[in-house]
Amino acid sequence: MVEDAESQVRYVYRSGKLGLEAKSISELQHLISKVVAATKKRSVSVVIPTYNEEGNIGRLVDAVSSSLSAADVKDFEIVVVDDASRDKTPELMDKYAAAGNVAAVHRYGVRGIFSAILDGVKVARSDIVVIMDADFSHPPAKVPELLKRMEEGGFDLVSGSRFANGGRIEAPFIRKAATVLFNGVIRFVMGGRITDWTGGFHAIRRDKLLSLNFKYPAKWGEFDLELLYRAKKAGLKTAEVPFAYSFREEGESKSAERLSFLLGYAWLYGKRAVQLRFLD
Ligand SMILES: Nc1nc2c(ncn2[C@@H]2O[C@H](COP(=O)(O)OP(=O)(O)OP(=O)(O)O)[C@@H](O)[C@H]2O)c(=O)[nH]1
Ligand SMILES: [Mg+2]
Repeated sequence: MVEDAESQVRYVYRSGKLGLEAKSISELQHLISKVVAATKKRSVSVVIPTYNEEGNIGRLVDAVSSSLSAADVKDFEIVVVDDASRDKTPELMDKYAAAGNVAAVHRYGVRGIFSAILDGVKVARSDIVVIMDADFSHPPAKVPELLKRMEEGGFDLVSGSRFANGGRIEAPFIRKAATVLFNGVIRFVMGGRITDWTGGFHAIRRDKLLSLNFKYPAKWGEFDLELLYRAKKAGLKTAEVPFAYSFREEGESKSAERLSFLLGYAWLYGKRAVQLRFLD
C-alpha cells in the first residue's frame, strides 16, 4: 500500500518570515523557542482551530484583528491550527501568516478540535491565550472584553457564557432547545456556579492551561467540561462574561439538526459530566 503523505504526522509552522517543520508538537515548540528569543513575544495569542473554514477564516482573522486594535491591544498574534482542510483554508492561512501577526499551524496526520487547540496553545508566543471557533459563533467583538475582565479582576480564566445574565443563543430552534436542555442537565450534574459548561470561548493564562492534567480524549466540545472542571479543581480564579452565540453562517455544519447527532452529543457530554463529577 502506498502511504499517503498526509497520513504521516507532521507539523508546519509559518509566521512572517518564519517557516518551520517538525515531526511532533514538542519538536516544533523547541524550534520556535530557539527563534522566539530573537523575535518578539506577543501580548495575547488568539488560538483558532479550523477544518474547512475557507468561507470564514479570512473574515474572522480580520474581525479579531480589528476588534483588538480598536481596544488598543498591541502586539497580539492569531494562531490558526488547521488539520489539512480539503478546501482553501490552508492557503488562506499562509497568505495571512506572511503578513506577520498570524501564525499558521498545519497539522498532517492528526485530527481533532481539542488537540488542535492544545497544540495552538503550546506554540503560542504569549502568556495569555484566547480560544475561539472559526465560524463566528464566538463574537470577535467580545475578545477585548474577556481580556479586560481578566486583567482587571486578576483572573486566570474568563469564559464566555451564553447562560449568564445578558447571554443568548441565536440558532435554529431545535439546536437551541437541545443546548439549553443539555446545559441544564450538565449544570445540575456538575454543581457549582459556572453557568456555561460547553461554550468553547475562553481567555486563559497559558501556563495555567498547560499545567492542567487532562485525562480524557475529546472528540467535540466535551473538552470544555474537563477544562472548566480541572480549572476549578486546580483552584484557578475564574469568571464569566455573557455573550451571544450565533449559529455558523458559512461552511458546512457538522452537527446540523439531525436528532441522531444531537443524541450522540447528549450521550458524550453527559457521560463526560458524570465521569468528571463522580468517577474522577
Ligand atoms: N483543527 C481542527 N479544527 C476543527 C476540527 N473539527 C472542527 N474544527 C474547528 O473547531 C471549531 C468548532 O467546530 P464546529 O464545526 O463549528 O463545531 P460546532 O459549533 O459544534 O458545530 P457547527 O458549527 O454546527 O458545525 C471550528 O472552528 C472548526 O473549524 C478538527 O478536526 N481539527
Ligand atoms: Mg460551530
